[in-house]
Amino acid sequence: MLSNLLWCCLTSFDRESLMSCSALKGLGCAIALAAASSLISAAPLVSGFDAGAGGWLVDSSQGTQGVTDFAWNPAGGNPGGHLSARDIGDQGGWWFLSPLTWGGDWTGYLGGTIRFDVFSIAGQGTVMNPPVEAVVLVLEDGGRLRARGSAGAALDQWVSVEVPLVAESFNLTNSSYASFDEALGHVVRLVIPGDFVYRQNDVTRLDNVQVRAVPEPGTLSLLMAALLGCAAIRAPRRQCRSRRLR
Ligand SMILES: [Ca+2]
Repeated sequence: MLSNLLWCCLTSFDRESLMSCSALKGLGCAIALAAASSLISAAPLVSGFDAGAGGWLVDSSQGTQGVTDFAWNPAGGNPGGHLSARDIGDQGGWWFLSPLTWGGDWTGYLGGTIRFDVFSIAGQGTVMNPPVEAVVLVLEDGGRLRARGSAGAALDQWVSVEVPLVAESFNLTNSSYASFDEALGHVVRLVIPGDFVYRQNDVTRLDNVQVRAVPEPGTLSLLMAALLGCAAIRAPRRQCRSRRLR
């Protein structure tokens, strides 16, 4: 929508009206919209798994000896398709890995959130909710951003987990980056825990993984002002043209 409006403003120029007040106002409109759009943060990363696994994988502290039966399932998610895998290890844990295409500069998500839904099925139907790190971000220098908060699952029901992408929510470990903000510029992939029940052949389902930026209120205000200004400018332009034709 924003790009269409920008194009609308930019294409309002023609040779006759280039020096007119309407053209200059149109230029101002385009500049205002471009400035506002430049302040909007990164596009969301979303995996709903309704058409496939989307490049997601699983891994464990014991390699292929720790997790098995990784599958994309077309139904039974929250809603629609979802991923699932089963724990087969006696020690350690296992986790879901985002595709590498999710890596890159995440500073546009600063202040936003990581969110996902998990559903745990424990074979023995016993202890649930052991505290595990909610998420881990693998960094380009081999370090990690580890969530300080824990995530848990509940037996046979979907549970939503949300982690704010702020420095207070993460520990920076084994990294050469000086700060959370700097580390966020060098993300390789997102890691989501899958092992919510220790020493059981439990199954965990994953759905609705989202990484979203939260535009600041000031940014939204600027964008709205630019859009309203553009609309107001284009109306009197017709009056200028009609005067020129007389
Ligand atoms: Ca789904």
